[in-house]
Amino acid sequence: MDLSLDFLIIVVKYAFLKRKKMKNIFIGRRFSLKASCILFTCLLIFCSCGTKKVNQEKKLTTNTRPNVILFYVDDLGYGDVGVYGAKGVKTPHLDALAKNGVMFTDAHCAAATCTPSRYSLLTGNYAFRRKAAVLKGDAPLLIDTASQTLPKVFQAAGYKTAVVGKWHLGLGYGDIDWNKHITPGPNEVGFDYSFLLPATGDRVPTVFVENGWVVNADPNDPIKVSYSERIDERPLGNERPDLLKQIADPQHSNTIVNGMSRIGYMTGGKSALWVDEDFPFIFTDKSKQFINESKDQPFFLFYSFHDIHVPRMPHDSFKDKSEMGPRGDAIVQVDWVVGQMVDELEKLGLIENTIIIFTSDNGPVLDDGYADQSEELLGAHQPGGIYRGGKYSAFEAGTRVPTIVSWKGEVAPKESNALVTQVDLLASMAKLVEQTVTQEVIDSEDQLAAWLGRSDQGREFMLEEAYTLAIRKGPWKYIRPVGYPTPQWLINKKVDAGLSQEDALYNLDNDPSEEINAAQSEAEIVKEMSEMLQQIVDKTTR
Ligand code: NG6
Ligand code: CA
Repeated sequence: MDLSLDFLIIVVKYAFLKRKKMKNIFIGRRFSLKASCILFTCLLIFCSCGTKKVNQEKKLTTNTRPNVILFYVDDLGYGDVGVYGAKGVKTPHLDALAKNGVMFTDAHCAAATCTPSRYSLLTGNYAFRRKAAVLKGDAPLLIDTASQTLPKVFQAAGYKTAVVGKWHLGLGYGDIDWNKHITPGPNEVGFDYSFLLPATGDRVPTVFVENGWVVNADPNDPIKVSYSERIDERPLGNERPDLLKQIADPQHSNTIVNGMSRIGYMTGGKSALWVDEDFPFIFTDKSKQFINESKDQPFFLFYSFHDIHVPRMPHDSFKDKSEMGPRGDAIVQVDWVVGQMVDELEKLGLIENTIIIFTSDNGPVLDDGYADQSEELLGAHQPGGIYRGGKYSAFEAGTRVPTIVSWKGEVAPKESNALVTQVDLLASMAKLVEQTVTQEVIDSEDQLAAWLGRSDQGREFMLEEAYTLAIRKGPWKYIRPVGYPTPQWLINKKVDAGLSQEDALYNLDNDPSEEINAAQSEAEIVKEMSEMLQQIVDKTTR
């Protein structure tokens, strides 16, 4: 019932009954003090009833359509967060998020490297279907613009969508002209707003791209990028180590920007070059701006960190805030950003209408090309927790990543050991916002109940992608053999890649660290799991 209308009727009736007296009060030349008080009180009650109604309506709409923020950290390992057992670094904001939300112990990104993982997250399909691999900085857009995507699911439900931060899914059709509008890109696959670091921090071009335009580009100083040859006379990392903040390996020793040599060659765009140390402030400002502008409608924000990928260059305000040098300080920086964003949601009164998902794109790596002391200062910290492997690896730490889901007032705090994978976020979010998943989305399953901690069931089976495929079911994990020895570059990186020319089978209940290969003694299970894996590979429809 409309309270304000009721009240107005009562006032009018009262006025009618007492019209003589009221007439004296209200129609006199001057209002008496008593009259002014009555009128003021009436107006106040009327207005407050009206506002209350608007708020109630607003709450109703936003409750059925909560905002979603996905914090996607780069290369953050299972053991890199306080509540997941981190040593040598403190993460109070993330710990608080976990304490008030669902903290997953068996949640996975889809693949052990960035591009494949992000491809699956956004398309709901495994990356092997698209032969997705780590992309160069000038690669064409990998996602089909006609396909349903995670942001398109939200758009169809009336959300405003944005991606801020690392992209690494390609842009344009190849042979990009960085001085013109760059399209297709995120805006064509479902993001209303995009502010990007186009590939990785260690790859050229080292410029931001906002809605398809290089930020601060100068037509008189055109940008050129090459991944095959040097294109100007500027010193390279391998020639001028004296100019470098961190020494890099040969692959990361091309064009120097902001005291760091990168992968690839770049010239021009002096006014547009980024300053790595400013990433957290710039991305956070852009994200805050987006949620402020979108607060009156539901929104989906994909906050895609550069941290804690190489080159690790946290801002001076985070220097030595951990005991582990730049890698640990970058984790502190991530924690600070999440704290900032949560504060902003609270300030805007949106915290109870916003689902926060915090996770990572692949497992941890220490030396990924720059001498940043990540190995020397590690101490007792275990980046992958008790799990074997890490980034690039088919062992568990390749894809088992810290994952927290928080929704104040809606999600009950708990620890969940449900088996969940990011490939399912598309179908799970579609369920949340009542959208249909289309046919080209083959692999994404609705696991909303597990993602919100309302079920511990999770997936019956799950694929993990590295440089091979692995499958999880019940206590078992099967890793498909490859037909070649472990490549030298993985050995040089000291990656425990999990690549073998033999079948590998582990019982994770008894052997979570994948030490004992049970393939020989459990031939039946190997057969069953390898057939199941092949069925997934052969699948062509949902
Ligand atoms: C590798 C880079 C590595 C990192 C990785 C991508 C070399 C030797 N190494 O090729 O530094 O950039 O690609 O990381 O070039 S990811 O997290 O984006 O997948
Ligand atoms: Ca990554």
